[in-house]
Amino acid sequence: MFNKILVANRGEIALRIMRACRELDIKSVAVFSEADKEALHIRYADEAYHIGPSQPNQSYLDIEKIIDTAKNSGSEAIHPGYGFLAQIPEFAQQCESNNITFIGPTSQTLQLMGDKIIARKTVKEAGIPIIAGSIDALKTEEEVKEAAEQIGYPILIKAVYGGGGKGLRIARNVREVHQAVELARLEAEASFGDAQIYVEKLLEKPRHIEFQVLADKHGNIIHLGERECSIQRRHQKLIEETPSPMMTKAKRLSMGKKAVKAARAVNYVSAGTVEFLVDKKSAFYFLEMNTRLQVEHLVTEIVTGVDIVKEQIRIAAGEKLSYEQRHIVLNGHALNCRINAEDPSKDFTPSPGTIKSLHLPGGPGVRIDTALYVGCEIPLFYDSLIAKVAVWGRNRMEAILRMRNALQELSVEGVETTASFLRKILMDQNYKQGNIHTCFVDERMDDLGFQEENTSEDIAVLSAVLANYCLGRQRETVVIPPRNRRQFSLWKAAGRTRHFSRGDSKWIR
Ligand code: MV4
Repeated sequence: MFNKILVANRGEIALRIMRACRELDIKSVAVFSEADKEALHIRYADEAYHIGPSQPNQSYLDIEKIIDTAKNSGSEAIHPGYGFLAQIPEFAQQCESNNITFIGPTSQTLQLMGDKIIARKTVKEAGIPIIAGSIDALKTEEEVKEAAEQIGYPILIKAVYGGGGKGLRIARNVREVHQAVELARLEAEASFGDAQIYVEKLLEKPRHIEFQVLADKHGNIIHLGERECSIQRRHQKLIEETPSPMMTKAKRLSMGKKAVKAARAVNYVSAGTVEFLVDKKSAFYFLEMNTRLQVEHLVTEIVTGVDIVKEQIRIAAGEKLSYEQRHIVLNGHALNCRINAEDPSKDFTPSPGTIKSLHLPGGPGVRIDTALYVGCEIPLFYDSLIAKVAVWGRNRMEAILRMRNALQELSVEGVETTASFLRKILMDQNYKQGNIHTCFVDERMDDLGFQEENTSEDIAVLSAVLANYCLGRQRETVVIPPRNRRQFSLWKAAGRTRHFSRGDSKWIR
């Protein structure tokens, strides 16, 4: 086993990894940027090194500096966390050639899975269903049109080095191809430095379901069940859960087998995630593979009892998996909410600042992963995730109720957060029934009431309603109730008052 591991990350995930190190009796080394001088991951680590300015390219993304720091500190391994260098083949390559263990798959696997065309081909040959589409990258608009004729419209144009939603364009008919191809190429070139594209048949309103896999260096591969990640907004996941409300034992067995097969097809080692899209008929298709520890790994840990990070470290040290597939039992239901320092009423723009006060939720079945403390700074330079609230319940409803309470209990002053917005999703009837898909949040934007700022008209109407109420003249006001009666409140009712000044109708409720 290793004596010392460098954690090439920050925030809550750096803490998570250091906790695993401590349990395994491994010393941890932190690296930090200028903006993170007072960050908690420095204090959690046994040693800490300043590696550069706040800009990520000059600190957390500086391969040479991080490799040098690992060598100078005598670290035998590097854990990259997620984001930053976690999926950069060159970084894993540099670790390999400097005799430092990269805690993750090989640089070769990272390269293979980074190229979506090669990934598609490789898993298809292994017998895993993929979405109908072009086998190779398409060079001209004509080639795109030919491919589209074969698979049928609507099509989705994707970037070969894409992922995370950049460079995606829909063409619903042949007339839309020209512009969609141009825009997809421009975005792909700008985001990935490579303009290559391919096409797939567009699945409408699919669910996003991913399987957690663990693979050791001895050829043992298991899966830890699925995570439903359909609740997302602009390709940022908001709420993840396991099990998926659509999952059955039989489906899990067949999808789990394919996930393990996909991992085997790319010689996968370490913790990884195989993503699937699931259509309305429950048919599933390989989408891509995430070659890293993921933000939402907690829900899987909660229902399986497996410490994924400890397992990842053991695997990197050459140990065999501590579990066989038959040992993996899913117990109850878990939800994870990502709390971001963003302002939902301002189109989710980042909300940096200093934390003035903080209350974290607790109680049975509640887990918080965060690096927040009173007085800490939330810099603008990095991801806006500031905390993860995860809950366990015996069943989905208990988990939802616990999460609603936990989000209400959470109090963060000094920055705006997405907590109240997430709570609105948890109050939604369709969400409660598990009727969710990747377009859920976009479609329900209006109903979830994101315009927190009240217009002067709203305020005028509210005053009028209140005045009438106080004067006992309710019958002179028209109030149109919200479509969803459960969300009824005087404020919302006031916002929906019509023809008040004419006084030509009466209270509806
Ligand atoms: C799709 C799709 C529908 N049909 N492919 C978005 C991220 C990128 N890595 C793949 N994505 C999608 N690919 C076909 N053929 C819908 C999406 C998609 C999506 C996928 C997973 C999670 C959230 C999503 C949100 C919008 C679109």
